[in-house]
Amino acid sequence: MSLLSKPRRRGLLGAVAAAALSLMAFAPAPVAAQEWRGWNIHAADYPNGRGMDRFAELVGQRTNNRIRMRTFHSAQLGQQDEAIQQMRLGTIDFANFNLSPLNNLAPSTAILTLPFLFRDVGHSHRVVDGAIGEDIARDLEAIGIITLAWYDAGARSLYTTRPVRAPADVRGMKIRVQTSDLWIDIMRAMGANPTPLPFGEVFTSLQSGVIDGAENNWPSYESTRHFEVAKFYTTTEHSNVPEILAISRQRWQRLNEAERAILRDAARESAVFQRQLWAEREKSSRDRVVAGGATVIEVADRGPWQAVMEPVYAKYASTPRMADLLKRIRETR
Ligand code: BDP
Repeated sequence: MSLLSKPRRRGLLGAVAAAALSLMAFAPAPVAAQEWRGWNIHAADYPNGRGMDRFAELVGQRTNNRIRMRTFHSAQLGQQDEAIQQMRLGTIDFANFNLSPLNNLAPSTAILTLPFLFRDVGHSHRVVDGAIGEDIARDLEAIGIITLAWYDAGARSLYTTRPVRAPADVRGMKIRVQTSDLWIDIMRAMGANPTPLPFGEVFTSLQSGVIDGAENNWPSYESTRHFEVAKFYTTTEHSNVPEILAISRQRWQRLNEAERAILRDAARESAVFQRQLWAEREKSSRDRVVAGGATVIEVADRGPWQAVMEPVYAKYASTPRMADLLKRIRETR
């Protein structure tokens, strides 16, 4: 005969089951591998795409694949304005963003978009990698975007279907800009007729004559094949707006300190890699567009282009915060 009567035994089993259940309730959920979605506007072999892939690879290695990242290249997940919204909602986890489409949402980003701001690439690195970059990153965090590192994007210049040598030549031309009020004002200051369009629509708009030109760096001018439809590239080098490698705040909030450190380090390492690739690509892209039939119009004196930007500075660097950022940028040695 059993030592325990039946009801007693059932009671004990019940207690064991209850204890197991309560343990389950308090034990941490098993750590499932996370699959993160990354947005990139460029092709996979562009320096930025390769930088993002390096970032993903390092994070995978260092978290034993607990965080698995996959980058969707070539704007498969939409154009940048949509991608920004998706990151804020948490449906895109990481991305490489140009700052310009963030200007209206986080106004301090506009300071880095301003024309003729940086003395050279070294100056821009010291600004974004230091305290000024951190200040701007805080404003981006407030809108749901965590900046992990800064990528290079070189100098942007005008390219058009008719030759442009001086600001007077651009008067009345329809020039595509990114979606940013500041860019509309920059183009107006040049005397052009600004036309905001997503990056992916520029080629067909040039082809069909909806616009007469656009502006971008050598690698984008080349990779998009815009040089085939807008053959004149005038080296105005009017803006060196940098880019960020960012993750969604929704993800960031769920990471522990160790994971955050892994992400930051991997992002910074990917930026070192991207910047190196960038410098090489700027040169090879220039060679490729020239070989492909583009005409480069060298601007020997940027003075007249710079002079027309005065109203832009007056409008965007006049609040105490923006004036202070500008002063600190100029004082950065
Ligand atoms: C490229 C940037 C990309 C922008 C694009 C544009 O890398 O992020 O979307 O310019 O002009 O240089 O839209």
